[in-house]
Order: sequence, then C-alpha cells, then structure tokens
Amino acid sequence: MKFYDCSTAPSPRRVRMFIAEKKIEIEVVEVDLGAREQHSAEFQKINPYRTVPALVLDDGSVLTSSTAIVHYLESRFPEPALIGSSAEERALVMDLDWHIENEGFMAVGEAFRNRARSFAKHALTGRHEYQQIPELVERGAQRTAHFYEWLNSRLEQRQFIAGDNFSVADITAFVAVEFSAWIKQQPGPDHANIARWHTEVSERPSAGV
Ligand SMILES: N[C@@H](CCC(=O)N[C@@H](CS)C(=O)NCC(=O)O)C(=O)O
Repeated sequence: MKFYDCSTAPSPRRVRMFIAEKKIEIEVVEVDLGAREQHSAEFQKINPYRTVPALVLDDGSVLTSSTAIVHYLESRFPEPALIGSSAEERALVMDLDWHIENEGFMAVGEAFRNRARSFAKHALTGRHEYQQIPELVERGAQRTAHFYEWLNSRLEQRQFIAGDNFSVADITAFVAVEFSAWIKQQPGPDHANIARWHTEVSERPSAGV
C-alpha cells in the first residue's frame, strides 16, 4: 500500500493517528499542499479529487476519503479495534464520527477556508474553484462553539467519546480540536471535560504524528 499524506494538514493526520494506533507499516508519499502538488497532473492520476489523504491498495485501487481508508484498515488490521467491537459499538462510533466530522471538523474548516487569503479561490478543498463567502467565517465560529458544547457534555461521564474505549471518534475530534488553533478558537475554561480528555489523548504516542 502507499499512503499519500501531507504532514501539515488535518485530514491526513486523522489517518496517520489511526495507522499509528494500529502500528501498521505503510509506505508514505508526502504531497506538498503548500506547493499545490495536489493539482499536478501526476497526483491527479492517483486522486482525481486532488485531496489528501489517499491510500493506494495492493491491487492498485485507490481510496480517497479518510472514512473509507480507516474502515478498510480496520477490516484488514482489526486489532486494536478502533471502530467498536460489536455491531452496536461500530454503529455508535460511526454515528459519532459522522457528527464530529460534519459539525466539528467542517465547522473549523468553514471558518478557516473562508478567511485565509491563500484560499481566496479555493474556499472548499478539491478540484473545483469556489470563492470565499466572508459570512461563513462567523458561521463556522458559531458552529465550532456549538461543537465544543456538545463535546464537553459528551465527555462529562465518559472517558472517551464512545465510552470506555478509545476509538476513531476520539481521533477525529482530537484532530478537529487541534485544527481549531488555526482559527484561534480552541476550547476554553467552560470546557473542562474537553481539557481532561485532550490531555489524555495528547499522551498517546499516536498524538505525536
Ligand atoms: N473528505 C476528505 C477531505 C480531504 C481534504 O479536504 N483534505 C485537504 C487537506 S486537510 C486537502 O487535500 N486539501 C487540498 C486543497 O486544499 O487543495 C477526507 O477526509 O479524506
């Protein structure tokens, strides 16, 4: 397999953390998003969507979304389980992960991509050009605040987001919280449960990737 990564970008970090938790050895190819390598003809042959992460499988097929990649790796390398161990746990983790991606990760992205000058014509990632909408900076910030409220209450009586076990939901949320530094809107004094959980996750070796 070959993992197309960008060491500074949040989406591939979700997969890097997952790979580190599983202790899998995969060849890594760095794609320099700052140099716009994702738009090169060479990379488009690998991922026509022009985003990272991407995972090329041994049979040559390509997975182009974090979600598909982690589900594939979970099937091939089941231990330690990161997407639940029973049908119910798996469904819960997927449900939580979906909400975290859409309401946390995308909220931060919305605030960030609609403000940063370098994304003036690329307010959304991918192959099409979309202009920024300045109003979405404020909406992204509001959604991020709502995400923190939700996450803080979710962690009130649970060690991890899905319960007693660390899961991919913790990875997605952890990367989203770290990504929020880019919009200078990290969790604050009202979010003691997030702070406790963030400290615990930060101590895992996978948090260093
Ligand atoms: N849903 C995709 C999103 C991937 C994505 O948007 N990645 C960003 C990096 S965090 C990217 O490739 N950006 C390229 C660009 O901005 O042109 C996934 O999670 O795999």
